[in-house]
Amino acid sequence: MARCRVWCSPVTLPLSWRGELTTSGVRYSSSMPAVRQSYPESTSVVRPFNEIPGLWKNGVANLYNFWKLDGFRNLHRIMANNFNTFGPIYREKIGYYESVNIINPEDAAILFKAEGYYPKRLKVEPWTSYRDYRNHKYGVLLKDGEDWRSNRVILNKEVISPKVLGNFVPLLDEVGQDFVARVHKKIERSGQNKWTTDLSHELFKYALESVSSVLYGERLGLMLDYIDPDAQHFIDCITVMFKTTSPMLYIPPGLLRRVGAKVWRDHVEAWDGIFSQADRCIQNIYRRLRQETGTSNKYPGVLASLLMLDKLSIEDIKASVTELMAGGVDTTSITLLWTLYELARHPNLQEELRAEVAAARAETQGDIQEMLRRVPLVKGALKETLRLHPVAVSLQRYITEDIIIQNYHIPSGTLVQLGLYAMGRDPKVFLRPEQYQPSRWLRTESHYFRSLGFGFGPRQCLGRRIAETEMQLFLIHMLENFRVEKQRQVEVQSTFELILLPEKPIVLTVKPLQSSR
Ligand code: 2DC
Repeated sequence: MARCRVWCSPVTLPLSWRGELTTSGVRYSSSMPAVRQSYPESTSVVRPFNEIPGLWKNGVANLYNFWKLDGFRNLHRIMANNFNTFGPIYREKIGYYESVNIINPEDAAILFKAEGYYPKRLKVEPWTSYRDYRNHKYGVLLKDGEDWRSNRVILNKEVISPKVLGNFVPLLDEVGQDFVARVHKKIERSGQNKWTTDLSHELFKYALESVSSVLYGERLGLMLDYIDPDAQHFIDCITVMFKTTSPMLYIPPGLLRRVGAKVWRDHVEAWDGIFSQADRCIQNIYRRLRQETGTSNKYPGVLASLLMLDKLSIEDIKASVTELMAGGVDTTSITLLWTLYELARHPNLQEELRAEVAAARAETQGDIQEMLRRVPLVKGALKETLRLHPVAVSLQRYITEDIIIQNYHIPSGTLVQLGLYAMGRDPKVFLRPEQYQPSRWLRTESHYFRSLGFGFGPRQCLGRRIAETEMQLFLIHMLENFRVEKQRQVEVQSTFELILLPEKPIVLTVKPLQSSR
């Protein structure tokens, strides 16, 4: 095997974890300043960038191997394997894209301290190419530099600051109530006092209804029996958009466009569907806003707030609202599906969570916002889901200053990736990582740079607070109404389609708590 030859070469001698180097593994460099590393057990100097283990010499050959390993769907497992082979840091070059990969929380801290004033992550070229192709503006997700910063500062106030959370809660709570009412109806109709199904489609609708109600301050009506076919089309387009992104990650989309590749055409069609639906929603609100006198004191939603604030151009607002709407469907719905899957596999834990929710409900007499402050285990469950089943396989930054990680020198400008999926399953980072234990997030064990499901710092997920609140409320309502059970003992793994998804359908059974027939 070609790969094995490279792995066994002297350059990539397997290094042990955490810099506990054997003397033979230590190299001295004359070109580097003699900086003492912080590991007391070692006395080596900082090693140069070129000695970082890994496969970074032949990008084309590596791309070929990657493709042979079905890397487009296995990225998370390949990364985890690479850490096993090379240790806690490795360099990699796939096609034209080069990176340094790390796994330890302490190293993540070093990385994020070097992200600079304009943090920059890996550019998802298919996404920027589409916007260039159709002449759409980039939203805050795709912007960089000062343009990113000025937009982000304004969006933060309307989307992620604790101040606005109170506006979101009643809107999202209503969607949660409608969701459980819908499930009750489905159970009744089944005539079996239970409902066995792959919930993903219902969850997609829940997620889109939730994010839309916050963005637009009004309901789309997706919890009804008959739903707008355009809304369903929007949901389908997002799935296709993600699926067609990953094969284009390592091949320049410009090239694929010129040769008229099917994957590029499908990608364009998917984004076209996403943009036209978002545009319809935005136009609706925009028109209404111009007609109304604005006397109502009801919260009008993120879009109307931004328009009235008048600090961003309409084009900038549209671009970022479209991204929030598209980014808020698969991400939260899949995280909820994984959570239900884990709760079905852990019935005792499910009861424990139910008890917490019941106590919080009793203590707060229906003050839902106060209730959210009293469900730490529910919040822990979501963190635990994102640890084992993160949406993003990695977090990346182009560092803006030289750093030293695992005693290797990494020059400013390098793309450094934290293997989030690999970190979540690393026994050196999490005690018994294979176990789903929400309570680990309540205990005193270190949480330092370990809860990174939404990223970190000023470039973290803008939709974070919407997503968290939407998911917490969902779990509260589900736990108060239903018991979730699994079919058989089925292990479901992740597959990479730009985001990580369950590799096969997850079928669950939902039963009402009070068996009223
Ligand atoms: C994919 O190697 C793997 O939140 C690549 O809601 C590196 C990479 C870069 C950016 C990441 C992406 C990965 C996964 C999906 C992410 C994306 C940034 C934002 C996006 C994490 C890890 C996501 C899902 C957004 C998407 C919004 C979009 C639909 C408008």
